Amino acid sequence: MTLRLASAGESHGPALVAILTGLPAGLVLERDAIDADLKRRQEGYGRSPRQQIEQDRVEVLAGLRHGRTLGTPLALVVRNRDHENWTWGMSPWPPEGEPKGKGAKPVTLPRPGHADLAGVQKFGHEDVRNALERASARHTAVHVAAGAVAKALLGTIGIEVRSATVDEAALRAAIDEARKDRDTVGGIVEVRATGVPPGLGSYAAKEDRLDARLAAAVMGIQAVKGVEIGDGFALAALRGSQAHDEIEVDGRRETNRAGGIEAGMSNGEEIVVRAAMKPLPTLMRPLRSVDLATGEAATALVERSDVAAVEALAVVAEAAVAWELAVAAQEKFGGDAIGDFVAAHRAYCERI
Ligand code: EPS
Repeated sequence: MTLRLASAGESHGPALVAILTGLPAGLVLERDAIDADLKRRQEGYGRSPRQQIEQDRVEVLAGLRHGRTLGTPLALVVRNRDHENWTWGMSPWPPEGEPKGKGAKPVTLPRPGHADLAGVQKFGHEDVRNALERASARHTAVHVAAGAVAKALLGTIGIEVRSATVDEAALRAAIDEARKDRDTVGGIVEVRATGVPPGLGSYAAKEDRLDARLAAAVMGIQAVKGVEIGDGFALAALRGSQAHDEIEVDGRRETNRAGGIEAGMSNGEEIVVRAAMKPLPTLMRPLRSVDLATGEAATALVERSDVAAVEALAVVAEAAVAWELAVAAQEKFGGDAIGDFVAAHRAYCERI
């Protein structure tokens, strides 16, 4: 069975939800491990006061019994505590009574760099909020919960995924400066996966390629504008003799410029994925825009936001990479029961 993930949820709606299908039965999940990743996502330097309102915790509605997966769809929920301030504005049903609380007034000032303008044009919305709510990075919370489930699956075959921001000290200094200037910053994060056997993904078709799948998954995260695998863009400036990782007699490599992937397949080395995040588009000193209600020149929407979410991106990208590796591992080793999955991995490793 293919591992699949569907999610739903608006930033200030009642909750974020994810349904994971195709997980083998008998996988042990630990609530604390999932909640620890949710907490890591919230902790980054430069986050908005929203993170003091939220205390993300996973709830499981289906697919788990006594801490073990049932092999049936796993339903995860992360509630938005802030929703209580938006009960009128984000009511799923026509709200009762006079408009009150946050989100009651329509947003008509699209922010350059956010989903606002193209979102209302595409879907025919009049209130920009109808576009920005789902486009918000808030829903990455439930993807991090799904990533923690993926890490549990990968852990059964010795694969570990972790992440970090690139140049943390410089990033924090840049965040402090930007906050003073009422501006925002982006940054670069790196995800590494160890213990990945050779042969996840395939060169057989472009959609099978592991690098293409990882790049799509990471590029699919809000505000990501660039993804590279291994030495990525820097390889373009090298000669072939300098760029490739020579093969030792045991099949291992001394260098890893390929970032653990050759021809769309893992090659047994550490997988290294980097992502570049643009500066966040909600600015306290807003850029030029148009008021969609009047057609007049205006400045963009100003609302509570983060100065940076780069440290959060590291955790979110880690979850995205973990999920894609879990999909590729499940595709390769299969099995309805976790023991089948582990045994298939062991037999494969013995063969190669
Ligand atoms: C976001 C805007 C901010 C961020 C949010 C993403 O939300 P708010 O307007 O409620 O302060 O804090 O991220 C989260 C809430 C989160 O949990 O990551 C946006 O416009 O993308």
